[in-house]
Amino acid sequence: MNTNRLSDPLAKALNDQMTNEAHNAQIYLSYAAWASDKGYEGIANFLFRHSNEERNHMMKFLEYILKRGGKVVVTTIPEPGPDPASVNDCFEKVFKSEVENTAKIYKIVDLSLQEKDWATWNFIQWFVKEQTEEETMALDLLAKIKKAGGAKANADALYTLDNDLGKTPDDAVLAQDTSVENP
Ligand code: OFO
Repeated sequence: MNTNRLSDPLAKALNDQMTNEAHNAQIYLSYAAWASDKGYEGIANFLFRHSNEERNHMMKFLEYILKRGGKVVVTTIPEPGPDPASVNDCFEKVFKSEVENTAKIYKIVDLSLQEKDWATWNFIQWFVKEQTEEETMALDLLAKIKKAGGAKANADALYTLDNDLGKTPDDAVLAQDTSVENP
């Protein structure tokens, strides 16, 4: 009896995305190690926490494939790429990588819609919201570094930014969670 509820193209797309999330975790991990090495412990703490979030995303894909009777294919994770050149560069790279990940998630939305696989469509909506949050988080990082002077940020401004990020919560506030009382 065939208990697999995923089409081959969707199973492949979900497995590929599972690996993408593991790759994203490695990217944040490498940036965190870079920041720590440069003495930015607050930034490193934020990035280490975020690396964990990406691994959680990986697990969500893995569990979903299993629960739909599909085959999980654990494969090589690509290298994270070169270290950032500066804090400004690091935050710009974070934003770029999140936007690229959003595009990958949207492709799965598209495929599930084409196939009328409503279970996968429903599952992937969690990630649509999550990517809005991640892009907001990355935009917040860019706003902070811009205030600190962008590529020309001096040591004092970076010190303040570093302290701030160590205490910054993991989740960004979304537009749909705001109100007149709490803009
Ligand atoms: Fe997995 O959310 Fe960022 O990339």
